[in-house]
Amino acid sequence: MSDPSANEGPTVLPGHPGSMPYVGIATFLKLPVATVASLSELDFVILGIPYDQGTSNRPGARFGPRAVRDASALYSYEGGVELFDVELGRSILEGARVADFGDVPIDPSDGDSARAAMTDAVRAILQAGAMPVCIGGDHSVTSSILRAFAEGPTPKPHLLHLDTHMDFDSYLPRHAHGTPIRLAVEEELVTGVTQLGIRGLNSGRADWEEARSRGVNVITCSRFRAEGIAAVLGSVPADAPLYLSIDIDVFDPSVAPGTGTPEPGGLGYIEIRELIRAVAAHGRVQGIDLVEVSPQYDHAQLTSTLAARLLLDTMDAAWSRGTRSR
Ligand SMILES: [Mn+2]
Repeated sequence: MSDPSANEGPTVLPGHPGSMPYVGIATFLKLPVATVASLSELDFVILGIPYDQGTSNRPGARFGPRAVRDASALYSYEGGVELFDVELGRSILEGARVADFGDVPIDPSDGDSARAAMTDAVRAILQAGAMPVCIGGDHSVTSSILRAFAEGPTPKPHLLHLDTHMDFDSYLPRHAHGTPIRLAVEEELVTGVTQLGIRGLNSGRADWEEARSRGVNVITCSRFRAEGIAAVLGSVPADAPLYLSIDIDVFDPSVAPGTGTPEPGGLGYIEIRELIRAVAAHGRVQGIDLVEVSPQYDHAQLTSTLAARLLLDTMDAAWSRGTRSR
């Protein structure tokens, strides 16, 4: 017989005790499953968005949520004890209530209904007072998420967008994965945009000029290397509500090969983690997405493991700041 207490709904992280990473049900971190009724008892809600119909080149990010959940089991090793970070000298996410809400129901043949379902799911989490932590999916999902944020009850956020690409494209279809930042600006879903990690040859001059003229602060990889975290802190308003959208291709392909549009010259794990810690202490993170993990281009679970770890780091950065006190 299984332990009946395991079915009592949300519990403190990391949930089910005492099993090896490869044993059990592969929710994120093997956490309990959230129900609509239990959302209000949670601080963070993991939500998968297995949608990649916005992809412009190599598809496959629909398999991202499942791959990241599978990889996350590595960090459930001490199940039921704690997530002790030996570098920080403390446990991360201590006392946080986290559960996995499963995936948004996607109809791949009907983009409008899929996007509405994404917004509905995020709205339910926000109205329950929890923080959505969304796993894509291609980057087009971000505009559907932000539509829920723009409705409240949390104040409209500033968007910090980590990506190789500006995602401000005018040459792609409206709901492609290269357009979410354009939509966020045009639909006034956010109060401002800071982009970090931009590089490569896929951002057109006209879009670059238009984005900057509309107030998007584009911090390229080169500029970040020259100016460091201060460049980002100077762009994100202090104490402002913040939404963090992480495209896995902001990382260098040598550490994150499993994505549809890799680009040389990207950032490393330590750089991004330290940046996120600094930004989360500077602003007030209200929501997180991590998109574009495409496991069929991955090797040795490098990309999905990195994604799982970075989500834990990012949630902890928000949690340590105390922005979720209710
Ligand atoms: Mn992107």
